Amino acid sequence: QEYTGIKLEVAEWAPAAKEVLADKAGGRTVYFVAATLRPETMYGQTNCFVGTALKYGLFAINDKEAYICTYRAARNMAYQGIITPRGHIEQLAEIEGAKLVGTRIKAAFAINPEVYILPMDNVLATKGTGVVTSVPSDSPDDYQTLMDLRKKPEFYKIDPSWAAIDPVPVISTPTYGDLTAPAIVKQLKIQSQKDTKQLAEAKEIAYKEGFYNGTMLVGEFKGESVQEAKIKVRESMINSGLAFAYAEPEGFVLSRSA
Ligand code: ZZB
Repeated sequence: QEYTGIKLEVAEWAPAAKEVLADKAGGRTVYFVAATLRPETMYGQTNCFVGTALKYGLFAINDKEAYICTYRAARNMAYQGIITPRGHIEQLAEIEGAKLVGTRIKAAFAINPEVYILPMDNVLATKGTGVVTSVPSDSPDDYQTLMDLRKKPEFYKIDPSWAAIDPVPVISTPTYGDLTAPAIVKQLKIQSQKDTKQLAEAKEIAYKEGFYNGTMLVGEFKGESVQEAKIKVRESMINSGLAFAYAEPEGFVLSRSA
């Protein structure tokens, strides 16, 4: 899978994260790194998810930058030459996802430029970087999780203000309008992020509808079809230095056993 890695600079650590990580970066700028298949939706980021039970590392990428992601992703990045020197993995610290929640980050391409790290039940340790940037306008999983968090902030141990940003219209589709994911979630009567089977179906529909029938409502390529804009948005983000190509090498054997 060819993902786009999105760099989300830390603006302010949550207290528990600060305790573990603050003096570990050796003066490097620290970024959460999310892997996405939908770079054209990044204007609509409203928060970013981690798995509370997952382990994350702080990895030196070069002299100037450090990334937060899973060890597995750092290993992939090392082999892909994203880390200098190539193949070298230097883990500066380890932290559990729960402690990252509440950290404020800069979402460079988003209409809301600062967002929070929030918990999601269904973050897979075996996919991407373990960091999932959230676009509730176009991702049913993200939309439903955001609704769950708003319904039960105490249960999820979050401050309600961290989940306060509403979905932002980014792409218009003929069948579902300007907020495709919320419309599909409603149509399929999805109630919670635990409805994983329906959410998988919703994701499939949202991918197809967005890619084949979507039109950009915002950004540099406003008015263009998603099919045209997708690759141009990606290129522009990569040129800015805040995104990079990230490939997922493993086949089904590894992802099953992990
Ligand atoms: C932003 C985004 C916006 C995404 C959207 C999707 C959509 P797939 O298709 O199953 O391979 N993701 C990335 N890493 C993880 C992880 N470790 N655990 C759970 N989810 C993860 O899924 C790829 C997508 O799943 C990625 O693209 C990411 O969310 C999420 F509007 O990034 B995406 C209809 C989907 N729309």
